[in-house]
Amino acid sequence: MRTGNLIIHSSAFHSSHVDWTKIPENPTMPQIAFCGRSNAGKSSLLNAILERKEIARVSATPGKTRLINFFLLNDHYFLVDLPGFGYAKASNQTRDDLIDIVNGYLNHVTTLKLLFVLCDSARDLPEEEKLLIETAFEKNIKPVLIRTKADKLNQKDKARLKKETKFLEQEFPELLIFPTSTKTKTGILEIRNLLLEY
Ligand SMILES: Nc1nc2c(ncn2[C@@H]2O[C@H](COP(=O)(O)OP(=O)(O)OP(=O)(O)O)[C@@H](O)[C@H]2O)c(=O)[nH]1
Ligand SMILES: [Mg+2]
Repeated sequence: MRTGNLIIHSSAFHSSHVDWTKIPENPTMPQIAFCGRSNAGKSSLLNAILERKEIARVSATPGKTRLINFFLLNDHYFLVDLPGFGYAKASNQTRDDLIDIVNGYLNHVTTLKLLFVLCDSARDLPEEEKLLIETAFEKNIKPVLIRTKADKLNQKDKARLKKETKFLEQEFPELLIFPTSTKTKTGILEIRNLLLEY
């Protein structure tokens, strides 16, 4: 395992895709993907990791990211912002389409190394997210559970999260779990440094 800090030399938007069929794949360029419910904080985390304010669009309107968006980091990593699924107000058709896009990507990509599964710290981890974690383990992709918006937790939330985390550690002994906040920058360096391994 490599240690130290990942230095950002360059970052740029690369491309957007409606599904997995035309995504770029290059054996020398590892992909690192971000998935989770709409509004979980995927685009915000990506911006924080890349130290860019708005390279990935952040929105107060859930369901903003409907495409698979590729970003380049240091001309080496592809950071992949996947569509946020499961937004309650979206029509069932849209909800299904978005989770299908995520699963299509996971089932076909060959150069994905790390899958960040994001879940708002104030919510219980839903079954769909657990399935994504299981899928990643099965495919030899390293899943990392990110509990986002840690800055918003009150004492009761914190106690609840601690308890849930203990259960998840028993259910998935190999799973890395990190709290993050893009407001206080909690966890951002740690998450970015996970890329050093690839
Ligand atoms: N307090 C707080 N708010 C956050 C944090 N991260 C994201 N948010 C807010 O949560 C909302 C959703 O963030 P996004 O990054 O757009 O979420 P997303 O997962 O990309 O959403 P979709 O594109 O709809 O899938 C925005 O209003 C963000 O400002 C955080 O760490 N703390
Ligand atoms: Mg987004």
